[in-house]
Amino acid sequence: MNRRQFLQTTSAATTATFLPSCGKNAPQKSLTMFTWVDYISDAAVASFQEKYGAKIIIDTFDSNEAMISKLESGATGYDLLVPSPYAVEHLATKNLLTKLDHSKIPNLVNLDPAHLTRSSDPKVELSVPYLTAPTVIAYLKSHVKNPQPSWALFARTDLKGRTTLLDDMRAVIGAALKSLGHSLNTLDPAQIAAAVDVVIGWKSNIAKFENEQYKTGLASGEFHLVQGYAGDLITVQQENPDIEIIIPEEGTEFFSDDLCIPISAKNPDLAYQLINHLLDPEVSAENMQAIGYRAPNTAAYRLLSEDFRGSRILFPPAELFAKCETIAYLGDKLPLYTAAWEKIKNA
Ligand code: N2P
Repeated sequence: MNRRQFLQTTSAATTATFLPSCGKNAPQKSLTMFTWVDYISDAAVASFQEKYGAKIIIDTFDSNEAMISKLESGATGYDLLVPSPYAVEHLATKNLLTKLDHSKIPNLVNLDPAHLTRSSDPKVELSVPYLTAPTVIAYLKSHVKNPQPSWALFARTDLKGRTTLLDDMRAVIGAALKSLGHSLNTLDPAQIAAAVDVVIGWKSNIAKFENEQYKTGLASGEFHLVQGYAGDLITVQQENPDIEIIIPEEGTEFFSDDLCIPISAKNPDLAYQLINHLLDPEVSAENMQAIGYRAPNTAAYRLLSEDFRGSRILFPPAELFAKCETIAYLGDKLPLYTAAWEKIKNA
């Protein structure tokens, strides 16, 4: 049984004492981070563990909705969460998050002010911006002929059975809305209904809706065209230069994922220390380049390689970035999207 399965079947708080590989010099303290897969570099984990003498235990989720549903079903034992802003707002309405004590996070000064201006929590009251990137399209150049830089690629029947879309309600319906020229946060039922029709059309071409295996699937040639999170694809592109990554010309979701301390955290001080550690410019720059995402950290930008800093995906030109949006919290209007997603899944 791997660690992830173990954590899924047992309260995370109790697993810390049973972790294997506790040698004589093993750290005694631990904190448990509930996060996305491949979302912190090995070096960032190692340098934290060494500096603070505390072990980081990682449990993963593959969508905001999965994370929310686990927390709402009463899961505790987490010290640090990594939700997107719309999930932060949802958790805040349920009083599940700690109001942050800025005196414990001196590295907040490194945050990119331009990112904070766009944030739904610009004063960093409940959430510290961690990583940001677009949801993108990636394909194998050798298999996708005449690729138009558009969401319309998913309608191409010559790629039937070789494409995947994310199993991420807001990202997929959002992509269809963008393809129609609408906001991915629209509340107009007619626009959402039109997007449902677009996704149902795409669905007839895809192999599956999927959030994690698409990376290796594209790298190995099993899939030829995927929708995915930029960093995952930037990482596999290094293994397979046949991979091209694009931000579609109609725009896309530019997500942000934030660090939050749940109210039920048993080790909030370690969580503050890890937040501060991840905001250290050197740790942040290494972390970004290892996992392929952008940390909104101005002090770290200057430590990036020229190639990474020049990425048109992570640092898109202004006119393309202007077409991108962050997914917004919709409160009691969310059923417009959950009902649409159900329709798509049942089609
Ligand atoms: C997956 C990270 C995805 C973040 N490795 C999406 N918000």
